[in-house]
Amino acid sequence: MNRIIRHERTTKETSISVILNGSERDDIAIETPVAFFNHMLHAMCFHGGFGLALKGTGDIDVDFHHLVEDTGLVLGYCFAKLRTDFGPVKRWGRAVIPMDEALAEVTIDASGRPFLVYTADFPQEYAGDFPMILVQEFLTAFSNAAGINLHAACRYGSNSHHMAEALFKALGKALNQAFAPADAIESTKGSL
Ligand SMILES: [Mn+2]
Repeated sequence: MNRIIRHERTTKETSISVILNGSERDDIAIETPVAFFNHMLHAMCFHGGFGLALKGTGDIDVDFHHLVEDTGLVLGYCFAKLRTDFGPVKRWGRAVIPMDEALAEVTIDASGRPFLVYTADFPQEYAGDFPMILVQEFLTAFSNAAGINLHAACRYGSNSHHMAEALFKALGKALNQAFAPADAIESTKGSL
């Protein structure tokens, strides 16, 4: 059975709709006006083995902040539902991914308790027209909405595009492990 989650969110700033296939990478179609962000989400889903249909619009005449943050919220919400609506998940995931000179590491506990620890020292402030600071905004929104403990670190790198891409690939791989179906609830307390 494919675990499919749909969610839409519209505010005065953005409108985001997502259909997530948490079980297999069927199709990945990501449409936002922020090309670098689309590239990152595609890498995350492809390497995470997820299907994703995502449409996002928003007030990018202000800047990309609201659209990136709100996309993180909607995607995070879908992962929260993946944990609560389809039976237990494996809970932990970890991936270390290189991309050329860059190395990124992501560790997840899908515990229901959000916490983000993030470190990345980007040498270039932008990748194309995308401000690297928004990687942190996305991860903050995503981890809060998903209810995951997320440790995301880019250990080193000299190219901000490579560093961010390694982070998103590692995030996908770690999510794949953490949200894989489990036989029983992975907690000594018996609940999460
Ligand atoms: Mn790339």
